Amino acid sequence: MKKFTEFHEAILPEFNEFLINKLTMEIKQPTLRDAMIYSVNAGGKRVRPILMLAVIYSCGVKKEDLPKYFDIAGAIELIHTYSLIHDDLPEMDNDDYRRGKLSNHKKFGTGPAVLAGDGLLTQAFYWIAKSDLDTSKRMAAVRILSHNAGPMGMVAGQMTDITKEDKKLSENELTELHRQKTADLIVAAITIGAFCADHSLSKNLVDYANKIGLAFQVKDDLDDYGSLEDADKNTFPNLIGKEATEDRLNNLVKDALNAVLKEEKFDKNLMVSFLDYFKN
Ligand code: GRG
Repeated sequence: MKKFTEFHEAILPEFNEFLINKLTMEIKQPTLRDAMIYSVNAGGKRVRPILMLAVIYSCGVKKEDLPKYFDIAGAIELIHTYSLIHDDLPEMDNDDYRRGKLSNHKKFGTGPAVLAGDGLLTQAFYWIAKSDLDTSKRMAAVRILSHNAGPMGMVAGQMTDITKEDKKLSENELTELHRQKTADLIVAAITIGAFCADHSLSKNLVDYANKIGLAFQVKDDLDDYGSLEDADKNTFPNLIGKEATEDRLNNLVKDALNAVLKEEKFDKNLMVSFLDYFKN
């Protein structure tokens, strides 16, 4: 397979079934199980876990062997889902809808939504610990995920976001916030994929991951530009203008392409094709 969309379509049904079956089996408390599964099953694109699996495939692992890595890919999706549930809470972004459906706290109440997020975050590390992969791979996944999604990464970015809401950030401050809040989890997905496939991590793949991680947020800012909700927010188009933001996105995608093309012992097709995600 050479196209990311084709790879995504080929993996998604089995991966989705895996996620829902595993949570249904493991979580016995009915309200908690319903609230956790509600958001995991609410139509997310699964970009991060499928990117991780695509890296493993690009390192030469066969498609039929990819389910061995579903526990770890699933853990990344659980963490992403928890972050969105907590981000939507009244004390954070206060969003009633997510992916066109009621946000978790609107459906289940704030207390259950906090606990559904707590449950997903904790279960992620249980899945990694219980996976059949070598200890060194499981430890690498725990280390990278806790580093990038926790208080040295995504949680720190979220803290900056909610505490600096009323202050106009500089371009560098906004870049750092987005790097932590959005890019770090995407970087984790790609680097964990490389570790799982015994691919020695090069600066090129890490560069690629950082560029697409930031591009993800810049695209989101551009997609939401003009919406009432984003009018007073710290976003790239509000800070540097729409055209400069579009230039920035194009440069990030160009830099990501140049970085991944230099990667050795790696089939570059899927990662190059993923860059189409950023085209309008
Ligand atoms: C609460 C600790 C904590 C962190 C929240 C990720 C995050 C931090 C907040 C989300 C803010 C946001 C909407 C950022 C834009 C980029 C982004 C992460 C979009 C959502 O990711 P997708 O498009 O979502 O992969 P789906 O719905 O496909 O799962």
